Amino acid sequence: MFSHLPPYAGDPILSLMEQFLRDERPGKVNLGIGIYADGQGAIPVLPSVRSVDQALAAVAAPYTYLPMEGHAGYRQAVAQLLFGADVPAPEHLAVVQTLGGSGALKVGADLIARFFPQPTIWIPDPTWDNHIGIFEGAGFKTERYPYYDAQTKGLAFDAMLAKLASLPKGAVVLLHPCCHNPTGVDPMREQWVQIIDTVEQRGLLPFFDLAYQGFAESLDEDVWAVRECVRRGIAFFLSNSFSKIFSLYGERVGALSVFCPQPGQAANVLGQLKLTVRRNYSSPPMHGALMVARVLSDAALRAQWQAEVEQMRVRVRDMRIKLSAQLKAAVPDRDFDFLLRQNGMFGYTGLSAAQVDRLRDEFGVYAVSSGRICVAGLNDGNVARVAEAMSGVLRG
Ligand code: KET
Repeated sequence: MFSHLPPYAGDPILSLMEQFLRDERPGKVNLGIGIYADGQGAIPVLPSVRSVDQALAAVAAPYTYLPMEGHAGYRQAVAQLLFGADVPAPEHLAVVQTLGGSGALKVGADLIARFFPQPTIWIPDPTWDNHIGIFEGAGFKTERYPYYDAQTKGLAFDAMLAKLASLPKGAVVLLHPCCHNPTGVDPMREQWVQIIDTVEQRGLLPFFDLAYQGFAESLDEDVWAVRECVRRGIAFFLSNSFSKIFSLYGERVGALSVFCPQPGQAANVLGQLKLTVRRNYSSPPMHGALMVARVLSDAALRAQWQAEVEQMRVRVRDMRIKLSAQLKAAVPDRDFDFLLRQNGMFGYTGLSAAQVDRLRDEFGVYAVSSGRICVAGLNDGNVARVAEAMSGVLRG
């Protein structure tokens, strides 16, 4: 019956995690998957989350179904967090709770594929691998636009803009609002202005993927580009994830927002999103969304959480400084300042796939084959070891 099924080659990020867990070497370091670990190397339970979790556990509420679109209070709190003072009126905004950021991408992709036949999405080169998997899985063709310049280790801005300016009207363009995965290279404000000008002039449809709000500069600054589209009346899709910024990976909490500048369209968009959800998994899970809704809706808890996000952001920054300083000391003829210019959890090291293999095989340090390391997996106890391993493979 199943003899025609080929073996699965594995996922470039998730399979690394499996391999890491099987590794029995005591000094192994996991810098593969994008999970934030604290200074002791543990995945934190944020104190704000723990307190609402305990409050929820104290009440024997039934485990009923949520509506297809998710928990109402959660959806409202998410819209507030994403859009702040620019939050669109309900007739302009459709928000559905989703299974993490991945679920938001999939629901959005399915919706577009149903109403815009033979869709193509232009994704940055490079991007998160699963963008390709999710969009191609939903029937899209994926094309790339230039993004990262390996020479300057910065943004290939002119080439990016030229490509965007050449796309057909209505083309779907995937944009990372902050903390670009995997490179950590984000456009500057003036560059965003030009990107959005081009989107507006060409009539493109942005699909923003926001997995790290608050990890670059701040919760508000990091969504400037998204809010600018609201201010200009540009329609867009936005997936967001609470996996990292609430440390709720396994709870699968995210949302898909669709901004509809023309009045009267959001109701139908929301309706079709509900249908998409119903056909996929019927309705989302409850617990994680309830916790996020409680934290975001209570002023004191929200302030506490904001401080916790800031603490994570600052700790990663601190690790960037320590890693680059130790690398510089070990390999003085090379420049590692690029690590300080990158935003978010990831460092894009420029290591080749062969060098990444050596890091793992010889030193027990796990990174993604693209040369991406999760800086949030570093701490004072392992950074020297990682710097030594990296300089070891860099020296050849
Ligand atoms: N978008 C981006 C840009 C992203 O980096 C991730 C996860 C997601 C969406 C998915 O979020 P979630 O809420 O977990 O569905 N990235 C990390 C984990 C993974 O690959 O699944 C990573 O890049 O390591």
